[in-house]
Formats: sequence, C-alpha cells, structure tokens
Amino acid sequence: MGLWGKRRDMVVHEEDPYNAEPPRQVLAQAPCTPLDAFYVRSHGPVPRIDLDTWRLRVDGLVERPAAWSPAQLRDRFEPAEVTATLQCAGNRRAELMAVRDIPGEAPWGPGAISTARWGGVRLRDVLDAAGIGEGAAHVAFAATDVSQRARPAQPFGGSVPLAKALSEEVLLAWEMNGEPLPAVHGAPVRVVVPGWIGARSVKWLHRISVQADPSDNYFQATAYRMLPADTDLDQAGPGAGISLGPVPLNCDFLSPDAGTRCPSGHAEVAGYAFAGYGGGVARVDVSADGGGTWVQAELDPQVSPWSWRMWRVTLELPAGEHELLARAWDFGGATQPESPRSLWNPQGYGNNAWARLRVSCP
Ligand SMILES: Nc1nc2c(c(=O)[nH]1)N[C@H]1C(S)=C(S)[C@@H](COP(=O)(O)O)O[C@H]1N2
Ligand SMILES: [Mo]
Repeated sequence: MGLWGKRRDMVVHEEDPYNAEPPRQVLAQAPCTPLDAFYVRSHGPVPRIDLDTWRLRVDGLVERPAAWSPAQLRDRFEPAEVTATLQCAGNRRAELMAVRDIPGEAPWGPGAISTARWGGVRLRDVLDAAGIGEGAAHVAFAATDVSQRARPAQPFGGSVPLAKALSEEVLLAWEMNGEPLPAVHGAPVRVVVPGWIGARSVKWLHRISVQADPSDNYFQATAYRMLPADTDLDQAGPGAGISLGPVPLNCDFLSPDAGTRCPSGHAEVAGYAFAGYGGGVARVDVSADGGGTWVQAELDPQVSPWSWRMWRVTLELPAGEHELLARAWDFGGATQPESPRSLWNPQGYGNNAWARLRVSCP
C-alpha cells in the first residue's frame, strides 16, 4: 500500500501535503471509487484532531449557536446518504498547461475526480436546529488544517450561498462507501457539496458560520476563482474574477490508457461524463476522425443526480495512429467547448474541453 492507504500506482503530484490521482483504468472499474483509489487534494498537512475534545461549532447569524460532539451529531439528526462525484477545479489542468504554463500548480490529469456514497447528516438539519437568523445569505466552513500556500498562511475554508447549504443533497459526512471517513479525506467530519467544485467540500470541518457575506478565507476570496487570461496574479486582489461554485459539464476517457495499442482493430473505449450542476448526462459522442463524424456511446445508469455517468463504445479502427475525441451533452442541450485554448486561465481551473486520447492500431 502507498501513503494514506492509497494504491501504489497512484499518480502522486505532491507527497506532503499528499496530492494524488488514480490511473484512468482504475477509475473505470466501478461507479463508486474504491477508497484506496479516490483522489486526494490537500493544501496543508492532515491535522491531528483529539476526538475527546472535538466539537463542531455552529455560530454567526443563528438564533441558537451550538457545539456538537460526534456522538451528539449522530444521535440528534436523521442519517442521510448521497452518492456524489467530487471533482477538483484543477482536474485536467495538464491540458491547460500544454497551452501555456501555469507556474506553482499541479498538472492534474483526468483523475482529480472520484465518486463515493457519502453518509452522515444533512447540513440543513443542523442549520435548522440552530435557527437561521435575519440577514443570513452564506454559510462558511472553517477547517483545522493550516496551509502554507495561502497568503498569509491560514486554515482551509470556504462558503456556499445559503440556498445551496439548505439543499437536501448537502451533507456533513463521516462515512464514505459505508466505511468511516479516512483521515486524509477529512475525518472526523467533512462537508460534501454535490455538484460544486471539490474545494467547497471542506475537510476536517470544525466551524460552520452563517453570515451575510461569502467567506473571506484565501481559498474562497483569492484561490478557486476564474480570472481573465490576462490577469497579473500579483496584482489581482481578493474578490477578483468569478468565484467558482457549480461544476461545468465535463467528460474524459478512462479506458484504454493513453498510448494503448489495439491490435485487433476493435477499441473498447470507456469513460466518465459529469454534469455536476445540470442534473444528469444526456448523451456522449465519440469521434475517431477529428470531429468529422461522431458515434453515440452507450450510457451506464445515472446512479444519482449528483454522480458522474460511465459510458462505453466499441470502435473499429484501421491500422495507424488515432486521436479519439469525446464530448458530453446535458439535458439542456449544452455541450463542452472544443479546445482548452479558449479556456486557459491563470490558475488553471475548469478545463472541460473535448477529451482527447491517442491510441495506435498496428
Ligand atoms: N480542510 C480542507 N478541505 C479541503 C481541502 C483542503 O486542502 N483542506 N481541499 C479541497 C479541495 S480543493 C478538493 S478538490 C477536495 C478534495 O477532497 P478529497 O481529498 O477528499 O478528494 O477537498 C477540499 N476540501
Ligand atoms: Mo480542488
């Protein structure tokens, strides 16, 4: 086993803090990602937490501020489960970096995305118990891990608008695929905000604050924002650009692996598509001729409105090198942009261009 109980074949972008994604083929194996393969994105070291004294505080614009122990959370609120895909805003950044360098950021491939059956309680129930006060518009989450990457160094945090926080799919989770939440994924309790970028699903949660404005944490106010391509990062202050929330429609290949040979001329091709915010994937097209013609992939069931959808197709390919393309469509008839060129941004977020994969058939 590798670090933090992960597979040895994880693609490790950083050891400390641990940042790693699974190989494509491993993600292809099941709609829920095994815990030893689920990607990890952390901005600071896994914090040490004393469970005897740990309390989850709920404060700010609430009528009844509270502090809950893990046992009290379990006893007081109804259990809830949601199967949801988590995707980092930096997923597929490597393709943006091929357009133009993005210094200081990890070159994530297509695997900064994974799916789990999350278990815990609804954030809404915990907020209801506190009683939302006058002027409330955002719910901020504060964690205990200190990130040296933030300016100044500070614990990780973020927020979501009150309406999302009160949606039934948003959980305070302590189980993943029926197992206790592993330390590296945020134990004892993390937030899970289905359909939103991974950064809003705050791990090692210790404080929930209801407030009038979004969190002023570095990872909400400065990082995880979509900036115009010509922005000078040294000049852009907090609040610049678009605060990332809902995940844009995306898809990628999971099988075969990049560079695979398919001697028989049949290529069994599979991948994922994720309509984070759109409620489901309606169609996936695959092309072997640069987008001249497209075939529609077969779609596996949509396990939950908040999960990705696996797809597969068999292609007959003549001998030679091929570049395969894939693009998903949502139920609104929207599809993905063609090229990462039009999406490049200084922090390398939100690449959802058509997926590309090279295979060779001798
Ligand atoms: N406390 C804390 N929460 C965090 C982070 C972090 O560094 N610290 N990283 C965020 C980001 S950017 C992502 S993509 C997800 C990744 O969750 P995972 O490591 O469980 O896959 O956690 C989010 N929550
Ligand atoms: Mo992320």
